[in-house]
Amino acid sequence: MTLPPGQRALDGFPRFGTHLHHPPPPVPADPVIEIGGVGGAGGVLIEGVALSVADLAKLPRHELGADFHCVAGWSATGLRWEGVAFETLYRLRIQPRLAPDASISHVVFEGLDGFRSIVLLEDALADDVLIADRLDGRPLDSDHGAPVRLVSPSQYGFISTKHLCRIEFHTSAPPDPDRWSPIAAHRRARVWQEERHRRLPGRVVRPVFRALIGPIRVLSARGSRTSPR
Ligand SMILES: Nc1nc2c(c(=O)[nH]1)N[C@H]1C(S)=C(S)[C@@H](COP(=O)(O)O)O[C@H]1N2
Ligand SMILES: [Mo]
Repeated sequence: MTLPPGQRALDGFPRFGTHLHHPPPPVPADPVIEIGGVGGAGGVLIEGVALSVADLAKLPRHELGADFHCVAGWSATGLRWEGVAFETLYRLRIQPRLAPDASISHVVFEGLDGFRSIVLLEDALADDVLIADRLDGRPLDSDHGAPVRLVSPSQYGFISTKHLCRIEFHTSAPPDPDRWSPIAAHRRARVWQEERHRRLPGRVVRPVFRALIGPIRVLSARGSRTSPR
């Protein structure tokens, strides 16, 4: 088994995230993904569109076997995801609603807990990017992002927003609150290029990020609503 540079395999797949010990957000009775978009001269590209998670699940489905890599340095191996390819959603449900001259460059994924990831459209359209509702043959549980999450296994885990509730399309880079943070994450976060940090080489930040694994893992397990895996 080959892992990307600087990654170490774990047994199982822990709950992990900037949510730390906070429990996962409750899943609404009829969950929806809001669709929004801004661009041009502050113009609205799409607004007021909401895709129900139930309807999303009826789009052509896709299965994906992949490892999952957290920027802190752990990898979960051999996961099986099921859901709808982001590209399928984009081609069938988004593109037809966009102004013909709208040139999308970035996509923002937002979770019910307020977590956000910013992805280049080009990276989001890769053939291994999925909006997943099942993991290893079971409905996605609350630890791993119920009701649906983004999964982009070629990018570090912080791109893969859990508890997805809003997708926003932009024609230029949206404001980035982490810009001046000392541990500002890399924008593209490609695992094989080891794009961990915005300004420093991935190799250099390995020990700092690795030191965070233990504490974040312990805290995240504390907020878990399922038995630990
Ligand atoms: N909504 C939400 N999504 C999130 C996070 C989060 O805190 N909230 N953490 C990210 C990080 S840093 C990682 S490594 C993965 C972890 O996914 P897991 O909890 O399924 O292992 O989720 C990502 N997506
Ligand atoms: Mo992560």
